[in-house]
Amino acid sequence: MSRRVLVTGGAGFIGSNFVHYLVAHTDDMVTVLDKFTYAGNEASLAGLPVERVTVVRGDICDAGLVDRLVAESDVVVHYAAESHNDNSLHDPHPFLDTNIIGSYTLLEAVRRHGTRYHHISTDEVYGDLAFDNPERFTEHTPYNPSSPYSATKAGSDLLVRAWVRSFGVEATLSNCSNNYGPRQHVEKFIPRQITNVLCGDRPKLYGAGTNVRDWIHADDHSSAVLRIIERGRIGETYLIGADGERNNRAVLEAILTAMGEPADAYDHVTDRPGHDLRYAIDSTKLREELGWRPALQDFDRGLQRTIDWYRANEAWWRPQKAATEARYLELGR
Ligand code: NAD
Ligand code: TDX
Repeated sequence: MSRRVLVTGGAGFIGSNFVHYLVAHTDDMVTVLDKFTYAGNEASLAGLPVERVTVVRGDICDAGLVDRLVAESDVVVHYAAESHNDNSLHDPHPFLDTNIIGSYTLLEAVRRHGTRYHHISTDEVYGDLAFDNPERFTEHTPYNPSSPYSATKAGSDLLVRAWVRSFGVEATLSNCSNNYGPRQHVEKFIPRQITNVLCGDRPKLYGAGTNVRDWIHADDHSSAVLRIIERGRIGETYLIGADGERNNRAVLEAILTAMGEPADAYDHVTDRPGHDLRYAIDSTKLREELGWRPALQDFDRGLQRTIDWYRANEAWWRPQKAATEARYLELGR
């Protein structure tokens, strides 16, 4: 059965991968609502069938536009966000506007129209884990965000829960770990280092590089979100992860080796203030309740395919590279 799905932030990294995934795996009709900030890219939606995918350029804070698009949809999947921690440390304001007010605007619209809503969030709402703490995050871990980015994501999650409880909005939430794959902006760790190597520049590791992230391929994130939309229980939160814990130094050395460079050909740069130590997801609930499994858990293979994608798609990333590195130069990273 074909649904009308509104995907906010569908021109960004994970949103565009979700749109490609929906087109390939369902009969759904998709409308993308995206402001095309520096992080949105029309090229990420190239090649999709025009009879199934409509792209609307607009702001999720625009209540009139959001109301009209929600009225025409059966399901809203909300990816749009300011998503980069380093930017949030420099200027938090857009994070408050988009992540809090934008989410609020969508919630009010789905409340008015009785529309099914899925909220995309991050494991960063839980703060971090100490290196010597063997625990992983679960749906019961208390919220304890560290950065303006993660604080605004935590705030929007809490709005969703309040709109479910107080107004009966039909919403589900998911909190996913670090994604990698094609079409990720070059400001983020893995694409920054791959494109540095492709440009003949040295990769940049924050601090000692011992911080741990729990990597998942963007397509596994998409399959989990689709499963939650189709079978998730209203009002519930599901953690999404693929048991992919690695420290940053190990990931960088794997990139360098896969690209034929010496594993130590990188620079240590000033650490990120408040840098979260370790993220780790326990996705037992999603696996046991909804029967979801990741399909792309071979990180080295996924990394090689991601490197190949950046090699083959220089026209996609090249226009963003100089401005991104200029911003990092200002931040001293
Ligand atoms: P991204 O920065 O690549 O893309 C964000 C998209 O949202 C862009 O296309 C941008 O133009 C759009 N956007 C920003 N402000 C908007 C506004 N006001 N109105 C409409 N569109 C707007 O981000 P991403 O990495 O793809 O993250 C997508 C979502 O997934 C976010 O909600 C993020 O918190 C969440 N998430 C990301 C990760 C990760 O590893 N990247 C992990 C877990 C959760
Ligand atoms: O040049 C770099 N060098 C470096 O060592 C960059 C850009 C990052 N890092 C480190 C910082 C982090 O420990 O790599 C790790 C990953 O950094 P990011 O790609 O900026 O991701 P992170 O801060 O972990 O947040 C990501 O995952 C959770 C996404 O950007 C968020 O949107 C998501 O919520």
